[in-house]
Amino acid sequence: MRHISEGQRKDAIGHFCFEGIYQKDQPWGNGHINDTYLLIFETGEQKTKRYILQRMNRDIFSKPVELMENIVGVTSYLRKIIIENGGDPERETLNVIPAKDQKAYYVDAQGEYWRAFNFIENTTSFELVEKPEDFYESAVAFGNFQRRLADYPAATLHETIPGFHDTKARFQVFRETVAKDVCNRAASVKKEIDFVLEREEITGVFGELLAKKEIPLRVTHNDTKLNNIMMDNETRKGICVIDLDTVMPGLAMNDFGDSIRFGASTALEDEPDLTKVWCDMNLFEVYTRGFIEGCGGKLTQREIELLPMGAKVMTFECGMRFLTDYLQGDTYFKIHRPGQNLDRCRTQFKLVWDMEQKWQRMQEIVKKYH
Ligand code: ADP
Ligand code: GN1
Ligand code: MG
Repeated sequence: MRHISEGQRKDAIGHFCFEGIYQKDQPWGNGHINDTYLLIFETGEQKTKRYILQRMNRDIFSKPVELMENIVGVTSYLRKIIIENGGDPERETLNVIPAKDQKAYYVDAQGEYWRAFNFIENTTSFELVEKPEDFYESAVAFGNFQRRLADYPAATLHETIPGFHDTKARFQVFRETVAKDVCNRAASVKKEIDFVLEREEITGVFGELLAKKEIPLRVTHNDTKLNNIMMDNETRKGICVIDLDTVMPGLAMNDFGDSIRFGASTALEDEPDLTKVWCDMNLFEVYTRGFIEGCGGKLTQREIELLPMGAKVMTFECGMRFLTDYLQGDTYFKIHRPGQNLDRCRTQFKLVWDMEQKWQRMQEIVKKYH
């Protein structure tokens, strides 16, 4: 990604309708995609107001204007529902802070797109589950998110990344990447490549069921990892779902599965020591219960049955994406050290393998909540 100079960031900050006098900014969070900053403004004696500023990743999101149209649409819809239910619209949804020209974004002289949000105060986003109850609450919140958007006019949503969870298409890209091997890395990761190739059959499962209309397309989040939810520091409830770049029509099983691959793992996503990495069945159960509850009866019987498959497919797909990126020279996911995408890939494959060992148990758990 292109470097951001201080001047460029200050210029962007100057183009939004922030309240108060600018004090400072600092890099924020652990996202793999956008460049995120925390901004602090002074609004009066001893009073400050904080905001999130992001440079959007326009290599990945090639249509930032359409993307922001989605986000404005979804957040204003959620805001309405939250107000109707007596909630706090400043904390329970992202709110887009407009630029000074009232647009939802600012484009700088280098052609970079910037956006700003309210900072969700008194909350934390976790990289690893600390307490099972927190994971349960995140499940309820992601389920609620899907439920609240069940009647959102899906046709008005732009597809921000075409084929985002088209696992079969991603498998094709993976195969081509291995064949090209632009960084000469394929020979050193033969084991991982074979792991993918041996499992080709799971890449088509959801596409086929969708084509046969056995499962519905819904408005989904599509990137439901634990650090994309802000948990209230006092109540420990999942208070606000963030990172709305990939809200698009998608599958309920994938939203479930992406949470499992990240949150039900006993280790961080990039843990190099694979003996620490397992798919925890207690966490799997806790999330299953919370998600089904949060979806509030909206899920069909078939969708519930397929939840374990969602976990396996999403974990497999994510591992394959990390491996693809490693083979392509780490151009998609941000890395902070060499080999990080390979470590990420290996944790995902370890989890897939572990789910295969625990497959029966996963089915039994889900059956309990039918
Ligand atoms: P990415 O797409 O790169 O993952 P995110 O939008 O998820 O970017 O932001 C990265 C991190 O920044 C989040 O995991 C969260 O910790 C923090 N963050 C983002 N938006 C907010 C917000 N509005 N309030 C508080 N923290 C936020
Ligand atoms: C990215 O944006 P972030 O860091 O929440 C990615 C997800 C992956 C995830 C893996 C737009 O999520 O699809 O599952 O990394 N987002 C995009 O950690 O590609
Ligand atoms: Mg994120």
